[in-house]
Amino acid sequence: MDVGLVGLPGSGKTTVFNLLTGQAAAVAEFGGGRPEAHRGLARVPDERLEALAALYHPKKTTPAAIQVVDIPGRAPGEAEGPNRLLADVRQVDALAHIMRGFPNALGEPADPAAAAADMELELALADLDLLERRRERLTSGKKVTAEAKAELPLVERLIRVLEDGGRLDQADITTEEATGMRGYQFLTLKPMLWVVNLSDGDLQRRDWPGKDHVATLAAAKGVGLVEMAGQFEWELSALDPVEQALFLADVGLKDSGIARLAQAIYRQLGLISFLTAGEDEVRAWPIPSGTTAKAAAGKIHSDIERGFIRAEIVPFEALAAHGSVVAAREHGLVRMEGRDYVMGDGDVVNFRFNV
Ligand SMILES: Nc1nc2c(ncn2[C@@H]2O[C@H](COP(=O)(O)OP(=O)(O)OP(=O)(O)O)[C@@H](O)[C@H]2O)c(=O)[nH]1
Ligand SMILES: [Mg+2]
Repeated sequence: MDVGLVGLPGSGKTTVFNLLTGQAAAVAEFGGGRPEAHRGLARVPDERLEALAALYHPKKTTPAAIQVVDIPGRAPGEAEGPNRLLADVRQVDALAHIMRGFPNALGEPADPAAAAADMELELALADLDLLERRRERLTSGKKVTAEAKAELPLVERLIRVLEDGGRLDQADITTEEATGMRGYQFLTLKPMLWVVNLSDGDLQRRDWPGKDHVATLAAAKGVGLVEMAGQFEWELSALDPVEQALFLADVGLKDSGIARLAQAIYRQLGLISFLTAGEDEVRAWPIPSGTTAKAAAGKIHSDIERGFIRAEIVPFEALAAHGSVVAAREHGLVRMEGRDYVMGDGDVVNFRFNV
């Protein structure tokens, strides 16, 4: 699962990318060149792993990770841009739109509401273009199969959703319809998260230009909204964890914005974690919500999936409350589940299998 960071030049994408991935890709001088997309792995912080590590004292602790792609920005209408931007955007599974909420080096005020509206329009127009061309083909009368004709009502419905200012992920597309549409890679079907990149002052005040407008738009479009202060956190990242916590507390925050962002992206992608715990390793494993026990076993190793017998499951909260699997079992909190069990977020699992 890849998430793409998109947004106008100078909105802070590379700053956020560096924070998420622990890399040090060069941030643009304002008005800088046209860099290539950067890729990296972002760890998803999970307090449950630390709690399990305190119980098991493992040799290593491995958080869940997601691929992040820093897609270079461009000014609206910039000539060489659109196709290249959209080509990069098509490749990813979800998008985080980084919006500038701070005045830039040129003193230009921030207008996140305009950035949000422009990006949504651009993505919607690209989808509309595909759908209109499809409609054209389906109604042109040239060698159209009955099967293709049956697609027309869906195409028309999707066009209406976009024309009404919606996103295709709000169109209640059935699984069956989605299968037929897979080839299109619609942009407004990708889970979207809006990230407003603020100065630390505005973050502390929880107020910024256009906030109400952006929040209303986000709710109408069903996209998530995260506030953070990229530059501020970049400066914090040079400090030790104790000092970082102090500075965060100063602006009234418990967790860093980047931790919240990584977790929000994870949820937006529809991912949950099952956990494994032992003396060698405590680990979070990302799975799409709805994954069965047998398929989850396959994330660890294909042999475990193939030889699957059962999953011994204790919910994290039960394990944490009783301090060990043995104690949780005495309280009847360890369950045996079969191959078709749908995994829950925070299930601590021991797979039984035959090789
Ligand atoms: N004041 C302030 N400046 C920021 C913040 N985030 C990034 N910047 C600065 O804004 C400039 C651009 O940041 P980048 O992270 O390179 O922006 P970008 O979106 O990757 O830009 P392009 O790659 O050109 O699309 C840099 O000088 C950053 O230091 C922020 O939260 N507050
Ligand atoms: Mg950049």
